[in-house]
Amino acid sequence: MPVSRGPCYAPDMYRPLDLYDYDALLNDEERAVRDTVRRFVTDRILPDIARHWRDGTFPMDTVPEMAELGLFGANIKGYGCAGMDNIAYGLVMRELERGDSGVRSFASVQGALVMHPIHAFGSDAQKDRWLPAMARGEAIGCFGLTEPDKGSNPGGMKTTARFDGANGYVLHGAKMWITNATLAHVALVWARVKGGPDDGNIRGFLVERGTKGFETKETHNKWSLRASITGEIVLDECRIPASAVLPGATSLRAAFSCLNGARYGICWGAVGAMQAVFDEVLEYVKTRVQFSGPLAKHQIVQLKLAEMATEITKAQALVLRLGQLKEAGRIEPHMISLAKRNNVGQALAMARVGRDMLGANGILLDYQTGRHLCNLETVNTYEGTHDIHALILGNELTGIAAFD
Ligand code: TGC
Ligand code: FAD
Repeated sequence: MPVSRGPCYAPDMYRPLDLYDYDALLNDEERAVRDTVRRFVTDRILPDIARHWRDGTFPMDTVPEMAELGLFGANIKGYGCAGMDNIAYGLVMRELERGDSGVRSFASVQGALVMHPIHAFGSDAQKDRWLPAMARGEAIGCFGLTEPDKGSNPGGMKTTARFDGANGYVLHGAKMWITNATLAHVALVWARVKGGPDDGNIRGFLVERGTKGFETKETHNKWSLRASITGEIVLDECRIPASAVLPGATSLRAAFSCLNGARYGICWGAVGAMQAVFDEVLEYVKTRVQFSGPLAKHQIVQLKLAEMATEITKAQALVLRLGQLKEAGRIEPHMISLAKRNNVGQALAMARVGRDMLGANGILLDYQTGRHLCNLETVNTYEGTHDIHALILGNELTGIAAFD
């Protein structure tokens, strides 16, 4: 059964807020990317996303189009990737998350968490095997770092890779909360090596579906990020060849460095979610009449709108500057933590207020704000929780790591 569509789903209704004319800072290529992805989201994602969210499915039919638009590994050069600059890449993430956090997640995992590590740490054979196919959307990847008992502290992981000389490695353990686990043709699994020259090191392994001892199971009953597939990876004495290890990823540092790119995309994506919420709420309060006029004429309502507009404008400044720093090769993890924590935290708070401003209508899937609100609970948790990013900033400021 389709979900009926409220006003926010009408084509060409979207009026993103840009009080400081940040658009003037974009170049022609960046504007073209923004417009193309915005149109794709309006035409292809929004019409059916509420039904997917309700049914707990991902719109797989849009994957070939996303690939055609160059949205997978969009900032990678070569191998059939679009080779966009990092601001254009951020705009892709922003526009996708205006549609749904699950759609942005799909592109984030594919590009930043699987294609990027293969590009940065992989052998030539691994790059040739996977990058063009992943750019075309014909191969899907997932990133297995988190375990049932090790989320914020992946350094304590229990999954092992037993070294077996010329025969390769034997993986054993479990990964949980893995986006696209059951869809993936290849899983990048992080495991601690036992034996051999790398004994004790954490390394990344490319495990192809179909390998004996590799299984995935979908996680059900989520009330957040429902239009995204989440699952477990079970590795039961899973034997893989030595050619499946990423040669350049020799420690936990490599795994964390992949998170930087994905977190950068989330900083931008959160702005898209904020814009979606604000756009819907502004339209609603201008047209919904209570007492002697539209809700928008009341001072409390205007105060809420003013606060939302202020936070969107601040968040936009953060991501644009972050993009410049990334382009200049000067971005550092704590800078990303500041923006991820702020933008997602503010988006979540804004969606909560926005849902309230929509009254009872706000609990219907016909309106998008409640869907974004639920999604943002996940975005606040994955890729480093809100509090872990405070601790990363605290570490930078004081020189004292407070994680333990
Ligand atoms: P620590 O001792 O601090 O670091 C170990 C080594 O890693 C280096 N490092 C980084 N390098 C590059 N970029 C970063 N962001 C880095 N963070 C740390 C560090 O310099 C060190 O290097 P070396 O050479 O000295 O050994 O590690 P720790 O174990 O104390 O952990 C610190 C902490 C808490 C910051 C880290 O564990 C952390 O970030 N935890 C959060 C875990 C997390 O974010 N998991 C994400 C899983 S993937 C996911 O959620 C995908 S969602 C996908 C989607 O659908 O969009
Ligand atoms: P915990 O680490 O147990 O944290 C619970 C609470 O304790 C949080 O509030 C946290 O901030 C707090 N806390 C933890 N440590 C400290 C501390 N030292 N000081 C103070 N407070 C602390 N992972 C992947 O590897 N790949 C994926 O593709 C992926 N996709 C995901 C998709 C979804 C839908 C979700 C929900 C998660 C996904 N994750 C993925 C996992 C995600 O990265 C973890 O959930 C996240 O890192 C937090 O780990 P945890 O859930 O074990 O929480």
